[in-house]
Amino acid sequence: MQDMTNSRPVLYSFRRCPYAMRARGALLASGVLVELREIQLKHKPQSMLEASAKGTVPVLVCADGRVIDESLDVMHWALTQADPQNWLTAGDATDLIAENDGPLKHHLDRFKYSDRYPDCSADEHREAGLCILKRWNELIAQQGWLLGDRLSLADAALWPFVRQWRIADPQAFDADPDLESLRIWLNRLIEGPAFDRLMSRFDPWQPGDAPKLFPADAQSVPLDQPLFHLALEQDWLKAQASGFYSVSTRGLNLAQVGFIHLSWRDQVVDTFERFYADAGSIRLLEIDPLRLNSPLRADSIPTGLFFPHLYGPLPVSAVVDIHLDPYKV
Ligand SMILES: N[C@@H](CCC(=O)N[C@@H](CS)C(=O)NCC(=O)O)C(=O)O
Repeated sequence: MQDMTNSRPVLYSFRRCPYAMRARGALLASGVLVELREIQLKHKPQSMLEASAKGTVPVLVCADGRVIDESLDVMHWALTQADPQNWLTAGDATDLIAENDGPLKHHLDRFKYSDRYPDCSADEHREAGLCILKRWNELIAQQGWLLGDRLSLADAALWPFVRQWRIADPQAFDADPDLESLRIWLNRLIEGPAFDRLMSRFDPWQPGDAPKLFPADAQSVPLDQPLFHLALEQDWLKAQASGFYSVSTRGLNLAQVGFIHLSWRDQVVDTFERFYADAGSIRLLEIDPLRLNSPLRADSIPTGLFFPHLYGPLPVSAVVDIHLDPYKV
């Protein structure tokens, strides 16, 4: 009952579950903030079982009470709120995800947890799984990513399972010359800051606990304060023609960074002096957060300061004032 009235989506999750990991990865990329409830598989919370009787994680209870209890559906839900890096349009991930969730997972379980499957040959399942992984290795060797030259839903949905395969026998995985591209791919995915954020630790949730947000190092953005963005004059002129502005920060666009950098009023001068003082003609855009329809999230930078970020293109119609002098706002 409590979940139905919550204004923020609630995610029941288990840190090490590869399905929950891919769901958290998509939520992280989409800019959506959720309340995370870490569960113990042996003591599932009653409220989670009431939402979804099948008792698997992840389970997302949306703000309107809708329940999504398949990790792929959670990914699609998140990326429908915002898909700033265009994972959904980078190719058709259906077959690869089916191969992962079907045969690869089947062989992984029987190779990794061979004691639970005494009637199966771990070696046969290792060989069968490796056959699939080597095919994926070839795809990556040819194109850079599973479906082409950029990260797609397939990469985002499969890597937690490849990581599990590696963990079952790291020495063999790391030494196999036929898995070289897959190793480089996996390292790219787990060495970045996103991996640390989606793997942050939460104590198991108990009814009555104060809500804990995921990502743990993020905050919501108040909707009653204006937001600001420094734009190069030529970029702003182009946006006026198209109706949308998609530059993230000087020299980088939304798809490259994953969000558009914004500032609160008291952060504008510092941002200007650090990044735009020598940029030529600039426009300081004043944005009404209520006119935005992509997720807004305040993320912390390494110094611990929070900055507001917009996880989708900025509609020109959300810009309510344009200033020429960043020292006069
Ligand atoms: N098809 C589901 C599978 C989820 C799943 O099997 N999750 C495991 C944890 S990795 C689980 O919750 N198992 C229930 C249990 O172990 O009791 C999805 O994609 O969300």
